Amino acid sequence: MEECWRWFGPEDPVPLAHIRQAGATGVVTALHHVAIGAAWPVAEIRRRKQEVAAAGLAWRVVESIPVSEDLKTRSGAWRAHLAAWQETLVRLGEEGIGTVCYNFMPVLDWTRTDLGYPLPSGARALRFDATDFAAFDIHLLARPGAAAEWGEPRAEAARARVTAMDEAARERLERNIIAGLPGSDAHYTLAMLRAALARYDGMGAAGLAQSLAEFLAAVVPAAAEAGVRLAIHPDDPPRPLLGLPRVVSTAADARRLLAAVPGPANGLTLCAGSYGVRADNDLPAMAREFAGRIHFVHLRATRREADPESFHEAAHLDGDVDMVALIAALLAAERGRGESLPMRPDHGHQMLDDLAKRTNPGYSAIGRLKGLAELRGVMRAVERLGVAGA
Ligand code: DNO
Repeated sequence: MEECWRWFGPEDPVPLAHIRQAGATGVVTALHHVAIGAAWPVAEIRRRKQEVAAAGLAWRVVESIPVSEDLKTRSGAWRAHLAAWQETLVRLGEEGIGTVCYNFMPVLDWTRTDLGYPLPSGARALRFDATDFAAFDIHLLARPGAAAEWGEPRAEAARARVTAMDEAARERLERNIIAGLPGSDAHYTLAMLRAALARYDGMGAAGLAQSLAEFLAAVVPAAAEAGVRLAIHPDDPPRPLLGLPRVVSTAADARRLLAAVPGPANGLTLCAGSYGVRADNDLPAMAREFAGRIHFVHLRATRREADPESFHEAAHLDGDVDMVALIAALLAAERGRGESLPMRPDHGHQMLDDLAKRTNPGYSAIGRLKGLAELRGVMRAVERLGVAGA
């Protein structure tokens, strides 16, 4: 697999020169400054590509072209946004950037409740605590019907939790959930969030799946024509939040969306950390089943906690996923496709000098450097020796 690294652009505290030192050859980036719904200007695409090339690296993957709420709900300016999405694909194809990651999560992109969870080692990790999230949903957002949806034991625990929080803790929780994590386009106040949720009233999972199928029917042919492969990122965490439907959480979801529009341009980002939060997602089996349709790989490892709906991000080889078996299956998939498959070490602990620096949550330099080094070791060993039973 080609070792890649996410770079948020010139504002990223981790510069391209450091990515080079980490040993990655490919860069994963996006034009985060272009308005959602607008086509990416050719000049801006070229400028980013040249900036990456000047550092001795290559822009391999776009992560992400945002899918606006208008597009997901097929309302408002969705037709103009769709045309812009297609136009961006054409422009990226012309510049030789052939892989595009995107997601179809309504309202919230990836979501955590704690961005600095202290590990016993002294490093810090990202964490999703289901009771904290329920406390936000029921008490801070005060979403009608939320308590009943969560059910009595969780609602009770959430009440106790919110009562024990001081004002600063409540503000921190709210900020962690809705201020927008790196790479996501979601930055809300509570009032904005309530308005955004209302747009999905009555849509349900079937409605959102239908909207995704219609989106795919429109963008996959454009991607194929442009020589671009699409790679949808799964829901993170992979279950419904805030009463919103989520339709890219399981192997069955992936199977359905791949079948909706056949052909290699309609593919997946296999994110081991997101899918791996669910015990019923067997990652090595998914890598084997979807082999020809996986165009991009995020390697990280989440660990479910005593409360099975809560999880934190473990070291890259130490989560619930069998990373060695997964890498073996991905390397077999890569051999089948006859060209290298881009991967990136996803998220990393905040550790050593990271702890005193400004870092994008999950995207610290040293934590990801360690993750990439560990994953590289597994990749080399599997390439050289294979894995019995994989
Ligand atoms: C988090 C990322 C997500 C991902 C988008 C893809 O670290 O995996 O922000 O980039 O959901 O569209």
